[in-house]
Parts: sequence; structure tokens; C-alpha cells
Amino acid sequence: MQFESLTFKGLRARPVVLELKRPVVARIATITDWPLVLIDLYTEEGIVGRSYLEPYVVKAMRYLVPALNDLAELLEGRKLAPVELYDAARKSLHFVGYQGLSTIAVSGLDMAAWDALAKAAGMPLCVLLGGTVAPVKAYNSNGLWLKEPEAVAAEAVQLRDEGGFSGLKLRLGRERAEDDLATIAAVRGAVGADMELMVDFNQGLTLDEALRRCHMIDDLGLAWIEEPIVYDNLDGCARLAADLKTPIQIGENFYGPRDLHTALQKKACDLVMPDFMRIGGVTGWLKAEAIAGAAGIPMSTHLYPEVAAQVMRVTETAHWLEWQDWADPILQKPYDIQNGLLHVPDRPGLGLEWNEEGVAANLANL
Ligand code: SMN
Ligand code: MG
Repeated sequence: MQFESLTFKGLRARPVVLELKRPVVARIATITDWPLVLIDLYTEEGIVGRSYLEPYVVKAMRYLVPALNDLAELLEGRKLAPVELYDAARKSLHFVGYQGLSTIAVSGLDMAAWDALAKAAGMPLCVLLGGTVAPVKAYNSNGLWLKEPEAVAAEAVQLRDEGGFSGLKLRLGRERAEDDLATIAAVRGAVGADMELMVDFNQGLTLDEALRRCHMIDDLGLAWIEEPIVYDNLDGCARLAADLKTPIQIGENFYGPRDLHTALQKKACDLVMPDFMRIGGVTGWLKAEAIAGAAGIPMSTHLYPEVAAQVMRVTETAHWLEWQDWADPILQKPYDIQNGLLHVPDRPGLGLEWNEEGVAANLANL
């Protein structure tokens, strides 16, 4: 088959809001309505690239959608070359800085651009990137927010059975440390010793609290302790990583691969888990993956399970994929999950097609 080069024609960015089946209840925020921006990237050649962004805050879409449209204007008529797009976008942000919605917009376009290229090549994205189609090890991150220990334990059994999972993530940071401990004990009792348990404080503790509370859970055989303190206190993270036996996991707030490099230079963590809308989409992931690979640091994913499954097939230190089904109502064919493995479909591109009924029912009025 002839590989077509593609030319950027335009894009459509549609905001939707989905009600979460299991609302996010973290130490720092409660989220009941989950925002998504659905991106269709049009090319002169007729191929449409698709991706979505999940900016956490519904009102953030008021700024994200215009940012996407502005970028689209900049790209009209250009060859669709994600690495060059990434470079151009970075340069365009030198004066204003990289963090925030601008990088999130660039990441959304990047993922759609890679999808379009893989479709033009007639290959799943992981094959275009030099890998093969195969299942990817995933943990279930759909729930286990800050509720009563017994309720969390019952939900853990449900989550395990949603896809035969061997790993589950619990959120911690209750007012009293003892209640977190009781929750871990209840979950462990419900799902048994073989289940890998990750815990996430969602940046909820001060460094002093974290030093005390992480030591209290350091002998429980947890797979990792995630974001115990605010994301930009890398010195504090380094103190925790040095003090604790349990691996410290950070990365969902890395803006671009250089943030990952800085964190590793500071020895701020034992594990990394970049988020696709912040690391720079597929292009940013590939650059970050090389840095983590060279350092021998295991790399997990944050949200965006479809993109995650594809790039994990070419990630040297691939660790765990974070599985969440929150986008399912707007997808025609969500990826299959079985025996704790997310199955990359043998379809061109990312294989994202919108379920237009689901989209129409949930379109947001910003
Ligand atoms: C998270 C994900 C989505 C919403 C809030 C918090 C979390 C994670 O930090 O790692 O899953
Ligand atoms: Mg997290």
C-alpha cells in the first residue's frame, strides 16, 4: 500500500460532559462531571485523525476549545508531521511558558495527528511506531476513592471482576491516617494477598504529614505510593523517595519530557507515569520514554487507555497501564479488557470512533 503524506486541513473540537459512575472524591477535589474535548482532525486527503482530551474541570473547556482552534489556524496547509508540529508548538510557547492549557491543546492535536498518519499507513499506531499488536498489563483505576473502608473493600471486589485485574489503585488522604490504614486492610482482606495495590494521595499531604503517613504504610507491600505531596515539590519527593522502601510514583503532572528528566536528575521518584495531555501526546511520550529507558525507570501511563496501550508496546521500561473506562459512553468500540490485559485492536490508527448518540446526549453548553 502507498503511504500517503497528509496535509492539515482543519479541526473540529467538541466539548462533552459525562456523569461519572463513581465520582472522584480525592483529598484535594471532588469531581462528579467529567469533561472531554473530542477532536476530529481533517486532512486534505480525506483521512480524519481522532483523539480526546480530559481537562478535569468543565470550565477549562471554555479556554481549551479556542486554543485548539487557534493552533488549527496556524497549521492549515502544513504537512502533518507530529515531530515538527511538536517543535513548532514548543517554540511558539517560549515566551509564555509551556505549562497549562497550551501544552494540553498541543498534545490533543499530536495524538490526532498520529492517529491520522497510522490510518494513512493502514496500521495500528503501535505497528507504525515499530511494535506489534499484543495485550498490555493494566490495573483498574475506576474507583476506590475516599469512602468508608467497607464500601471501598466491596468496590475493590467489583473492580477486580470488571476485567480479571491483578492490580487496583486506592486513593488515600483521609482526615485520619488510621482510616486510610483501615481501608487498606479491608481491601487486602477482600481481594487477597496476590493483588497488587497502588495508593495515590493526589498531592494531599504536606511534606511533614507525608513523612509520617508514608512510613505508616511502608511495610504493607504496596506497589507504589503516588503523589504524596504537591506535584512541583521535587525536593520533597526526593526526601520521601530516599526515606521509604515503597517506590514513590509521580509524573501525571510532568509538562513535557524535560520535566521527567528534571525529576530523575533530582531523584524525586522511583517510578514515572506521564499523562498524555501534559507530556506532549505521543511525540512527548516517545521522547520521555527514551529518557526513562536510559535511566532504567519503570514507566506507567496516566488516563487515555487507548493511546496508552499503543505506546506501551514500544516503551522500553513499560510497567502498568492505568485502565479507566470513563470515555466509554462516547466511544463506538472501547478496547477489550480481559484477565487484566488491555487488548490493542488490530485496526488502523488508534481505532477511536465516536458514538454519535452518546456525543449528542452529552454535548456541553460552555
Ligand atoms: C486521578 C485521575 C483522574 C482524576 C483525578 C485523579 C489520579 C490518577 O491522580 O492517578 O488516576
Ligand atoms: Mg494520580
